[in-house]
Amino acid sequence: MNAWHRHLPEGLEQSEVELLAGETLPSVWVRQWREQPQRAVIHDPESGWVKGQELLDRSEVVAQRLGHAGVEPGDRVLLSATSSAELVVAHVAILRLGAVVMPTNGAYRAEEVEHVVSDGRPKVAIVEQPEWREWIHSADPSVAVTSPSVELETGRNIRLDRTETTDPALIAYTSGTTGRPKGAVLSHGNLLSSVRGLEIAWRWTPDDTLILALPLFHMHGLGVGLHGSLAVGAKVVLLSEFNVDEVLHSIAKFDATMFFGVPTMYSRLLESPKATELEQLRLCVSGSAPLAAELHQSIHRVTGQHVLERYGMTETAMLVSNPYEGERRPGAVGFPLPGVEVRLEGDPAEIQVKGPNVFSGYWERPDENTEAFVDGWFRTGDLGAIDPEGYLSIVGRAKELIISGGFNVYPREVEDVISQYEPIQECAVVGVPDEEWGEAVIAFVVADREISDEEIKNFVGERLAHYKRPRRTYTLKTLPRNALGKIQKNRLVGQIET
Ligand code: MLC
Ligand code: AMP
Repeated sequence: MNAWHRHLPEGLEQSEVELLAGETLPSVWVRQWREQPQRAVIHDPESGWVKGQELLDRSEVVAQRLGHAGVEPGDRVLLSATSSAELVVAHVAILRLGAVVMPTNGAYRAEEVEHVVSDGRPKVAIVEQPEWREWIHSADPSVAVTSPSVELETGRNIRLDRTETTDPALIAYTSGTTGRPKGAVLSHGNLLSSVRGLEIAWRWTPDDTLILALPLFHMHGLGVGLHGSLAVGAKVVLLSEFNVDEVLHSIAKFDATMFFGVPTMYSRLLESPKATELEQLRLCVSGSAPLAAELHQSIHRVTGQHVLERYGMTETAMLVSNPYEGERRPGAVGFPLPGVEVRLEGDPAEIQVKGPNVFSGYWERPDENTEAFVDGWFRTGDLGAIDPEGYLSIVGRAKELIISGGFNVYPREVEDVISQYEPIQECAVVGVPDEEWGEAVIAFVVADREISDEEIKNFVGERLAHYKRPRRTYTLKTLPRNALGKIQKNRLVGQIET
């Protein structure tokens, strides 16, 4: 399925599309800021509009400080904070130095932070949460911890902007079906080719202004919203959190043209009497989780917007998108983006992908890398179907994954934590359909007494990020198993639906 020419605007030939041109993320950004130093780039409530020249100057200062602290090209820097211009400056600085950003979810608790630090071995951690200092030190006392303003000493002048397209830019942690989260290593070329493809497919131009309320520690907010805006030379309004009134107010205030969100955000926006503010946008994009066809249609009824649904992954950045021109089909994710190849393999049919956007592998995980690829195709673990007009739909998952409000929860990770709770003999975690979150995390436990929802929420909540906490817990005498002893999760789900 290589029909990505279906995204090209009239007059542009497939052979004319150049996604990389030997560039890197900061080489593209820095060039534009030098060319138009007085142009506004980023807005946050604290700084107001930040212009190109200020981004150049501030990122240089921070890069020099990091360099003086011993960060060299290829070294990792852990980065975790609420969205702000300061966070963007730190991100740009790390990349200009040639170091690798480890974006980390600020909701992580001690065990999750310790795992990421031990696994990724960052030289410096730039974090806003005071309690993380202790957690980082307990995992690795040699890591220098600083706040998002990076108040480190500066020293001799270090040369910046010498990175190559193939050099790593991000190590993004993503959980897996087995064991602990692993780091997906994405190069500048992977990330840049993805946003170049989106620029063409979504007709993204410097005249656009994006309202960005997604966190900057996952692919959607960071790899699509921020990197895309900076590469195109468009403006981006950063909101420190998702708040319905704030988003709708910002659309008018900043004369915005685009909004990107997860389905939970769209269903909350639709509940507002002011949802019609969405009308004035040029483009609304949804991704990270399935957008229910009914929600797609309700948004259209209320706001006139045909939300454009697209499909991506941490390991691959963006893969498939509904067309900008032509039908945006509810329930489908559309056609492969420029440069991306998609095939369906096996029965049930797994979506496998290839392209300049696809990562090279997981950080220091040779065995899992062998399993992740087949003949050079990356196995997404998602199940797909292609209709006669070429639209891809995601029809299920081969991997055990729950997507709650756009955040991924791997049942195995939650089960491992619940099993540590003394009264529990065994447990199984499943996802069930949920109106607000898309899917909700539910736990089944075997114990000698009734275990309450609150008990499990508290126990898990102290050890894992809030979105991984089971919303409900059911106590059973035994878990249903098949002849091979494997827990039959579908029977458990059936039990609560009846
Ligand atoms: C918050 N809570 C969640 C949750 N987010 N619970 C389950 N799932 C979630 N996603 C919890 C809170 O801890 C709280 O718990 C309760 O829900 C209510 O909190 P809230 O204030 O209403 O939530 P809010 O902070 O508004 O967050 C909702 C949200 C957020 C939708 C804004 O979840 C979010 O930013 N999601 C986006 C995730 C994202 O960026 N995904 C991209 C991954 S990249 P309690 O118990 O106190 O009530 C990817 C690739 C691709 O997937 O293709 O894009
Ligand atoms: P992550 O590991 O957080 O990058 O999540 C990637 C997963 O999110 C994919 O493998 C899909 O299962 C899911 N996903 C992303 N976009 C969509 C979408 N539009 N529809 C359905 N699932 C999606």
